[in-house]
Amino acid sequence: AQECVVDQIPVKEGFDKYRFQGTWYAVAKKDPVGLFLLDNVVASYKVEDDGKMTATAVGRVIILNNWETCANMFGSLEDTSDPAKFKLRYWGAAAYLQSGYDDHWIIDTDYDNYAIHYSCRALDADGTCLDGYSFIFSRHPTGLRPEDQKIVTQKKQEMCFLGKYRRVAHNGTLLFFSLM
Ligand code: AZE
Repeated sequence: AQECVVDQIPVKEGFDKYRFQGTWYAVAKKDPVGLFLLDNVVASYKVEDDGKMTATAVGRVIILNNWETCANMFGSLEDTSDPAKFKLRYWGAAAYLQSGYDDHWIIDTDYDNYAIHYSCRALDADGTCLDGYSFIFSRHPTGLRPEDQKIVTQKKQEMCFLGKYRRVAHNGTLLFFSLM
């Protein structure tokens, strides 16, 4: 009965934000309702001198009338009582990009290869997630190692997002935008 209740979803125990720092390549994503990062999504995390975590993310988006662009996003992560659960305040480098305030949970990570991110934006009356998104991250631009895939599948199930992910392609699109 407790299955899929957001509050019951296990997160990484003793999450170490220092070890999480650096570059992560999105290899798969579960989309929320509405606009979202399409592909070529790369996130970078840092712990500032005051101990607060910040992050940047880039990705391809299509906004307005099918206008394709590179989303340059910034975020600051507020600590909560659980070290793996943050509140992410985010905004875009340009005003036409999205801004918001979302949950940012690390469900699991080994810090060196894979990470599983989860964010529920809206709860249903029964405590399950009505609208949420999730990224599967890899330290390697080439994707997940086979030994990590098993863990990721298990965790997708625990998040009740199994079968809802799409692969995130990395094809150099953003290199093109950065040269424009
Ligand atoms: C995340 C990694 C940590 C930093 C940030 C992230 C989220 C970014 C978005 C961006 C949406 C942009 C849109 C633009 C039109 C979790 C990837 C900031 C949710 C839809």
